[in-house]
Amino acid sequence: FLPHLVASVEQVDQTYIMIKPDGVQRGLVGEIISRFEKKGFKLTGLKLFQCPKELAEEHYKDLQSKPFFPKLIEYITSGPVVCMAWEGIGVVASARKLIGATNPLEADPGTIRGDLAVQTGRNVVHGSDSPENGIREIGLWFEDGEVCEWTPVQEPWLKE
Ligand code: IDP
Ligand code: MG
Repeated sequence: FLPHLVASVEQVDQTYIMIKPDGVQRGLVGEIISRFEKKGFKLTGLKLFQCPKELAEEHYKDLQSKPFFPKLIEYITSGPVVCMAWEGIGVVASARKLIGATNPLEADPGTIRGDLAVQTGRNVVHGSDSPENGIREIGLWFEDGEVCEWTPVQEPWLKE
């Protein structure tokens, strides 16, 4: 077992993070982006976007049969969202931890939902739940050429 090799084997993932319309309306865009930036992940895509109904339905298609689905689609399309792609080692799981539990009243203090929201139906932010969905959702929300490949100068100070 070579512990010094473990980090180099860990996979670089992509996640789709979205500030929902309540986060935009409440002026939380800077605060939310800041949490992912400070953690050390790399921003590769960013835009303000009014989501069409069809895209919201495709994004949340796994929840189609839930009773709250129509309200969820209404919520997500009720105003502009901020679409983001973030990259990093373990970024999918780590972003979910930074975001906190789906129900903000159950989300730990220190998480985005734990600190900034009170209701499941107004939980300010979305994060992909698996690396596969990260790639799927980035493909869904971003056009070709909207995601940037770049190397932050801080990289050697974040990775051994
Ligand atoms: P997640 O966003 O933490 O991954 P999911 O179970 O995938 O949670 O649900 C997607 C989104 O649907 C939630 O973030 C929330 O906005 C909404 N949602 C989930 N469950 C409920 C509910 O019981 N009532 C209202 N909205 C819900
Ligand atoms: Mg989910």
